Amino acid sequence: MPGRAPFQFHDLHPDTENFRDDVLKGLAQPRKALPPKYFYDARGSELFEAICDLPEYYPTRTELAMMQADARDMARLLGPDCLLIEYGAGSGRKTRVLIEALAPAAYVAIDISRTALQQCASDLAAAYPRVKVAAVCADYLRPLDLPVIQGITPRRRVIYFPGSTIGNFARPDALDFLRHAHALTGAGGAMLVGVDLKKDPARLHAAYNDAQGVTAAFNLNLLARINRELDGDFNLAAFEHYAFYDVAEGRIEMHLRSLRDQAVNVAGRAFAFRNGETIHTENSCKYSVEEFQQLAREAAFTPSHCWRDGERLFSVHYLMA
Ligand code: AVI
Repeated sequence: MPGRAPFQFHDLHPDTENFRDDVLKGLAQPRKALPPKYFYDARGSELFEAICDLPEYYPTRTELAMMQADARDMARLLGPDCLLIEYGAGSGRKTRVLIEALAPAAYVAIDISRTALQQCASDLAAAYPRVKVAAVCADYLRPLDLPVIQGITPRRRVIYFPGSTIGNFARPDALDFLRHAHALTGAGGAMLVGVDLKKDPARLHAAYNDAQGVTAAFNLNLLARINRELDGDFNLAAFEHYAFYDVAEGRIEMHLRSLRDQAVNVAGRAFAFRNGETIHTENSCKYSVEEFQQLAREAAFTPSHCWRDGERLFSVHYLMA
């Protein structure tokens, strides 16, 4: 790949058929829903990066500041020469702080967004020539085998899952995911996971309803993606972003709401929308420290340490396998 620092690349990306099947299935349900993993095409990843910098969206900057303050403590617990496996590849800012404190033997990034993943792996390979870098383009909700990285004998496997992406799974799926993670780290392994905390609903509401409308554009890009890739004819002006905090469920729900009765075609199939009907596009579950530790225990992890910021907005958990 010209112009890129060397890294191993493994493409296990599900093909377009999965996107097509998931969209057709999701729109045919009585309560329409689409999986949030499809937000992250190249445009969606760009918009997500812009969300992370919004004044209202506290999680990214809070977690980054925590990493800057606590990465040395984290590294002491995780130990040197590990195989660091990251689920998701963002801009790599938090990852860089961790890699610098930890000096892992190798780093493997796993993400469904090929563009973001290749950029992140290439940047990290260039920045840390002593760390072997591999990238796996895959859906990390499915079990996978890690690529073999020649020439290293890591002391343990450590999974890093920042960003509170675990909050985007329904709780039973979060449990399944943690069980897969536990199996992947193996005995003696560990996990470091960022988890957004329950807090004042007004603060949560503002984080998903920003004044500049970037979150709305991110949500609506899913319809634009369907138009681009699945021959859809969604009229983006006829849908609006709708996000609210459900206190009882402890989660933000994101929807796209139809502004009129209308019919939409996708991949040759027609779907009817009533005025006010929504497509449920994302949950973002919020946890207390105790709730998350309990979930981790159910997945056979031993929660061993938890860091929180001064305002108690966000948490980072160290779980032992
Ligand atoms: C990726 N994930 C943790 C974000 C969240 O906060 O749930 C996705 C997001 N959706 C809207 N804003 C950000």
